[in-house]
Amino acid sequence: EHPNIQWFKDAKFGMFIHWGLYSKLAGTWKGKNYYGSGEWIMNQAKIPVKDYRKIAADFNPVNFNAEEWAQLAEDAGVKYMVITAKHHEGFSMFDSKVTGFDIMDATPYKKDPMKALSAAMRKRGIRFGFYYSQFQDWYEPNGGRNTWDYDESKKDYQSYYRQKAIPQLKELLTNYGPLGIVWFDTPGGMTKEQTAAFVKELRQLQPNSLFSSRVGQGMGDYKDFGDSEVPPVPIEGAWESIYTHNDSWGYIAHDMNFKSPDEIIKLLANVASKGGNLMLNVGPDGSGKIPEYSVKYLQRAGAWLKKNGAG
Ligand code: FUL
Repeated sequence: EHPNIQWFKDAKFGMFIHWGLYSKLAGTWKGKNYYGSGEWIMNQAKIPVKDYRKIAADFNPVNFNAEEWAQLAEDAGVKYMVITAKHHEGFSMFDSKVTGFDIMDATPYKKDPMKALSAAMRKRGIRFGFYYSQFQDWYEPNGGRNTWDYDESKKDYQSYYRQKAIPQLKELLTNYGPLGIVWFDTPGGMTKEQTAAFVKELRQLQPNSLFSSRVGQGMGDYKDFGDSEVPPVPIEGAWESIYTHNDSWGYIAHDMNFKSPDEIIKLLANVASKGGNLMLNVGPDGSGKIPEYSVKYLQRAGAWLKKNGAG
């Protein structure tokens, strides 16, 4: 067991945030609407890298306000937040020296939102962590699972890990203060030995940070169930269920199917009664605004928790 697991076991409620270039597409590409996982639109529409990279030139989230997001987390009563530093699309939402395809170099915004957000969260005493897609990277020729631009049989995953994933994870584990969690996702391309070496190398930077089970090969510090899955019976140990607030992780303008405050409370109670944490996702838009219904409903759910002594 990880020596720093107790806070996680006690946390019950976390906030997940999916935010990237896909947020700007908002579920629409070339006039066609997509539904479901907005952050998968590059893959669903098989958008070539040469077109996808152009989205960055118009990505300017001037409405992003770290204090507002952190305040919402506090009002909702969550004990931790995990945000996408880099999702499968391959775009880095933080200042990375490893690539030019990041918010600092490729967008007119030219600021690092993760600096402001990590600081705002720390101020409020809420644990902060990064989601990082360590295998799938649809932008890189050697990253996982872009088969529409690149030939799968020619990929050298090890060189992608060496040249991008590991150096970027080191940046994330160095430049943003103490992290509560590194949330890995969809493992691939590594043997058990390679995964162990990868974990060991990163652990040295922040031994206190927890790693999610999706680092692969059974090596995480707590268990994540499948997307939108609650176990049917109580489960021992540290674990988490992850859910979307509407039907997508990334922002989709035409998805208004938001869970009401009482649905959120019921879900939280269901997960807590089985012994786990609920990490509920919100998807801010490309301008940096969290959807109005997510703000309202999370505030109401948080107010109810406080009133009933659970916030
Ligand atoms: C999945 C990813 O492929 C989704 O896009 C999302 O990030 C979810 C939380 O994990 O496996």
